Amino acid sequence: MWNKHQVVEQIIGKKKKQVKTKGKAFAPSNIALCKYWGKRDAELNLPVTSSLSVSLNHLGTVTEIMRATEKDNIVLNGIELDEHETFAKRLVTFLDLYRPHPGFKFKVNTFNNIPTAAGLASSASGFAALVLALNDFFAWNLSIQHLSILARMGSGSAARSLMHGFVLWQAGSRSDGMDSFAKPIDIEWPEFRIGVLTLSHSEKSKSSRQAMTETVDTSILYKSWPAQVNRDLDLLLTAIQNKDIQLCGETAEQNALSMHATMIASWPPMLYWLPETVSTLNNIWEMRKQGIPVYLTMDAGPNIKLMFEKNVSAKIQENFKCEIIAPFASFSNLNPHKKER
Ligand code: 2P0
Repeated sequence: MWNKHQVVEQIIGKKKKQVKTKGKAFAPSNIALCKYWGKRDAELNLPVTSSLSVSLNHLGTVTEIMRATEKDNIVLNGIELDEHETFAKRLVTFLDLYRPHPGFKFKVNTFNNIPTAAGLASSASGFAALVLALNDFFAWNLSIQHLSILARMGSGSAARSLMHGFVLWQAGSRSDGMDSFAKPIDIEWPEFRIGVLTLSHSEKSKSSRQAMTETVDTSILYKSWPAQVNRDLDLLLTAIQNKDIQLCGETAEQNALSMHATMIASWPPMLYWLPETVSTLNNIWEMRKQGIPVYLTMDAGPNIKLMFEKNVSAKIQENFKCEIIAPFASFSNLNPHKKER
């Protein structure tokens, strides 16, 4: 069994211990079309299966790193966090892996431009931006594979948040995880859209990390999950290649609902869905019956993300109160305040 320190040593052990005045980086958030659900190694966040996501373009996290004098100082969206807060503790433990000497303290200034209420994961873009900012601060000049491995050890889904567009995180099989990193899929799909529907603003009752562990440990349905992923990854790669929204949407929707089925079949059972979740599912299925190609995915929470193409954006906005994201739009053309039509 490997620990994180040994993996970090493999990656940055031979690098010079130099620091710049400041390191800074942005990383996008991502939505999985084929989910990461279950770990083969919880220390290194090594997944049971591969997964595939799309990054959310300009929505994500910007992180700045500097040297602090007396103690670590973590600022999130302009507010200094108490050292006992879960998020601060998680970050400080991760930073322990990179201190040139034990007395070295960090100031981390992190800003999420993802509407926090939208229920989009910020740990993925958060750890990805942190690793990129560390790479800048220490002038490591690491490869994207090595950066992905480091980000994964912060949060599994962060491995996929270093790149734009469609991204494949290959599970790998090595016990040190050196073959478990994400790679971009070199295909652009400019018309592809994600719609984020915020059905609940409240904090979820159970973290996805906890839910994943309980599912693997107690759900008999989990046994069929790797076969589901193998099938879905093949179908999604074909769908992306052919820009086939029906195949892409149906596959991603079935993948997400199958993941939720494994949770419902766990003990104690886990059901993130709210009455609004169920009524929205029915609305989406009704729209499909009327010939509108719109599909859904869900993560470990009650909120729903839609998948569709640009030509139905107006129909989607007529029917749902949602924020529409164009993952392949160029940054300079983006005005996050302007609703797309
Ligand atoms: C995903 N999720 O593929 C899946 C689908 C949630 C449901 O990756 O324990 O926060 O830090 O490795 O990355 C959320 O899990 O878990 C996640 P850890 P993470 O997006």
